Amino acid sequence: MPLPPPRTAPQPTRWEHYVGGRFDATSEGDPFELVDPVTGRAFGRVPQAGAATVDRAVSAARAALTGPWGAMDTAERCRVLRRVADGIEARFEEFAAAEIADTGKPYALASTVDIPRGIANFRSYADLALGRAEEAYRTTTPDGLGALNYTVRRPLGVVAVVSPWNLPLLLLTWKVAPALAAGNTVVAKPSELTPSTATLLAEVMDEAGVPAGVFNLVHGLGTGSAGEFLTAHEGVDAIAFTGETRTGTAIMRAAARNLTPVSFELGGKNAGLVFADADLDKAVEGTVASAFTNGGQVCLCTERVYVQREIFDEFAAALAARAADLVLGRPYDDATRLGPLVSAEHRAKVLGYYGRAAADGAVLAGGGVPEFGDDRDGGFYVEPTVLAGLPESHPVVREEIFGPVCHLAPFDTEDEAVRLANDSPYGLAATVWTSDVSRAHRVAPRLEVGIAWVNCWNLRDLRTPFGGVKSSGIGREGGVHSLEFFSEPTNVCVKL
Ligand code: NAD
Ligand code: 6OD
Repeated sequence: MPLPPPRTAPQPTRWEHYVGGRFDATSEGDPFELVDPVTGRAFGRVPQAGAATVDRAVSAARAALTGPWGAMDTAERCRVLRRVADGIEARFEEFAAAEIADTGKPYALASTVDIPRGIANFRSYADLALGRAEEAYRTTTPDGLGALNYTVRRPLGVVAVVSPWNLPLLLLTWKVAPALAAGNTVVAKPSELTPSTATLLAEVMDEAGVPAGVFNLVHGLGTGSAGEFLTAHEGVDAIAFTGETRTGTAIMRAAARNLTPVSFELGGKNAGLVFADADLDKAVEGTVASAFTNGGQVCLCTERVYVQREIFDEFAAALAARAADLVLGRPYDDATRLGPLVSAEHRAKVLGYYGRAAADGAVLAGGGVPEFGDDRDGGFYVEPTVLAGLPESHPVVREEIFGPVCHLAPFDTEDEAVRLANDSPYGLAATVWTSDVSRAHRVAPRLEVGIAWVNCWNLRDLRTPFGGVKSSGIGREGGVHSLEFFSEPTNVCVKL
């Protein structure tokens, strides 16, 4: 059996909670096992935080609000955040190796998206918090002397951050960085499938001199474990969650008991609209990226593609050919475009949808499990898959699959395209492929989504509002939107 290529950095070997500035390997309940998605082999055991550890973490975060962190001004806090960014950068390869160990994603992706964005999240929010203006109004009064209104913002307090497995460091720091920039303290609970970069982040926080208790990390599962204990905790002042819509519902129920504010980034079933006037090559390449990046395990991925009828056959043939060409491989192979799915359980879910599509004769490309003839056959790979011909009511077309798969359907008119795109319980993102500028501006605002990309996908500017409508989320993060969620305004009205 051929050996895997050498790793470029040490693999993670340490997973501990980080509470009140101390690492702690206490497990309340059985430690959970980490499994390499490339081979299916176990490679680590992670301690599970129970109610007591979560309670200690929340208390440490509460105490830190009145310590040196609470006394820092914004400029000083932002200097600390920049040190955290520098610390991740200094250990870049270690972070990439840890992300890859947990997810199996290609090095090409981890090293250009996941880890750089982890760094950028800290730097961007340091910039944003420093450059932020406060609201002020001059108000007229009957006596003609007037009043001055201005708004000051204070931190909310202790923020719980619960994050998923698909872009582990990126999505954890997307919430931790603005929460800290706004002066809060944090208790973070990463996905049980991907605790490694979060643990490294705790080490970096420690090395960067972040005061004890400002950033706390607890490992564990969701229901009946650390996730639930944290989000139901009455000492938590706000919850920032990214994950499945169903989990968001459970967290909202727990949050309701304490009236804890929530910011939710949830699931999607994103549509791509390809008009006949689009640059066909760019639309195909863009759809390859939007459907298959990270094995389709990005909430922004396109799973429904509507193509104008006159180019449908040509587009479908080109996309199917490109999908069949994508190289499934080991993370560190340069040729690899797609890694495995994250877990056996997730693969079973995705293959369930492949099976239903195949039973209905909908498979244009892929639809199965690749055979490598080596240790990867124990891993969680699936083929990139293109489907067509299913009715809009089919579960494959309506439900989020979160794998490397998209379904194609034709449309005739602009109105029909918009109607099809909007006919979904979700509303996270959409792509529009057209070379008609007027059409782009007509169509994009009619889409019931938080983010519409025209002739591109996942082109991110961290200052822009990010989030979803309908079942895809509550609220917006990004830029000032994050800083607003993570702070409480007080208006001061001064009679002149
Ligand atoms: P998930 O909801 O299963 O888990 C996310 C986190 O919630 C994990 O840390 C998990 O342990 C925790 N959790 C689970 N049950 C909980 C409970 N009852 N109480 C508290 N915490 C609980 O999601 P996932 O499978 O890790 O991630 C994939 C999903 O996330 C997809 O649906 C995807 O669309 C969504 N997602 C959305 C966005 C976005 O920005 N909208 C981004 C990434 C992922
Ligand atoms: O780019 C981002 O800021 C972001 N939150 C991406 C989310 C991707 C979902 O999987």
